[in-house]
Amino acid sequence: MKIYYTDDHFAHHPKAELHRGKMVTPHEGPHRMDLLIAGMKRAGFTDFATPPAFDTACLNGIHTQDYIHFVQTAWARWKDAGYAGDVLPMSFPYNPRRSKPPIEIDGAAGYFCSSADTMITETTWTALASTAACAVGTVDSITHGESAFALIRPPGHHAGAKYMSGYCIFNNAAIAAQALLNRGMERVAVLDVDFHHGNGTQDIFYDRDDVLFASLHGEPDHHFPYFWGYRDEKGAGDGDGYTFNYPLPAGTHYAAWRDALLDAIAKIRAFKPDALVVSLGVDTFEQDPISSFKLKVQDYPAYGAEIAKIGLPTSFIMEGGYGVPEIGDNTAGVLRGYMGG
Ligand code: Q9C
Ligand code: ZN
Repeated sequence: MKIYYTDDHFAHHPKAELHRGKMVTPHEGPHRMDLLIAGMKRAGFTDFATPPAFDTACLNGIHTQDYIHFVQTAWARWKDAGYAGDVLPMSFPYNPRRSKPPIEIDGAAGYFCSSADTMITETTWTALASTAACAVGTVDSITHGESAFALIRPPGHHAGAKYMSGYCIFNNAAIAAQALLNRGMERVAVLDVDFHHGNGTQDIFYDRDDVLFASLHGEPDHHFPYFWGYRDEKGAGDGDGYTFNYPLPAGTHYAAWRDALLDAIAKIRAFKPDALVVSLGVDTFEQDPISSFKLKVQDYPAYGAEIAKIGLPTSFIMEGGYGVPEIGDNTAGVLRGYMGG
């Protein structure tokens, strides 16, 4: 299996995160990639591939032009305003009678954001170009009949058409799904196994019947992103019946998580998609520092094998997973399980 990767992820290196009332080293930083690569190598993965050149066309239909322009220019505007550090939004659009981005960058940043955990640094754009290109790379592999993995950061599944959120700025899974459709596939399913609800992906495809979205996640009354991911969110308009949410309580072990996975897989099969995108977050691990499920190391290859049984060419897109060396083993474990052990 090809692993699309570049060192450009280093270019996204925010300095601090406000977490539960304290400034801490961001959970989502370059150190994660060291752990992920170490785990991949321990598991024997060697087929690292350079993605195709980034083309902004891959963002069409996923992110709006004004959002893309904001992301590209935000840090320079922040600096020109005389502000320190990274772009960190603080004020959010809450007036339903007015919807336009303010001119001042602090306000504009809030307009294009839904949570104050997502920063833009001087070189973030370079990292985002790489994540999007790696997502498209997996689609290249699929058109050649091979499943593939985008080993990327920052993650993407919380980012919507015009907002960043939850460490995510470009929605790489959505970019991959759209790229598959652009290459002539008629239906694509996105299975989101990150601990957190993939609100951005759901939002982007909510009104569409060509992309099915299914997510297993910590139930939103107690878990980020809080305002999304309830069971009654099922899609709207043409998309009604193409979104499936499996909110699960804190403390969920693999047995119950797997029951939800098998239900999601049944929905995916009934949809008869041409390909599958997996938002692969491994923050479901029992030792994840910001999450509360109880999956163990051996559960990852087990569910990789369940995903393989669907029998679809699959684009695996790295999402969350934090803090401990096992994030590498667990990510590799899913892929090993998918490949048959
Ligand atoms: N410290 C992913 O796993 N945390 N994102 C909000 C602020 C947000 C996680 C609390 C966690 C987002 C891709
Ligand atoms: Zn997550």
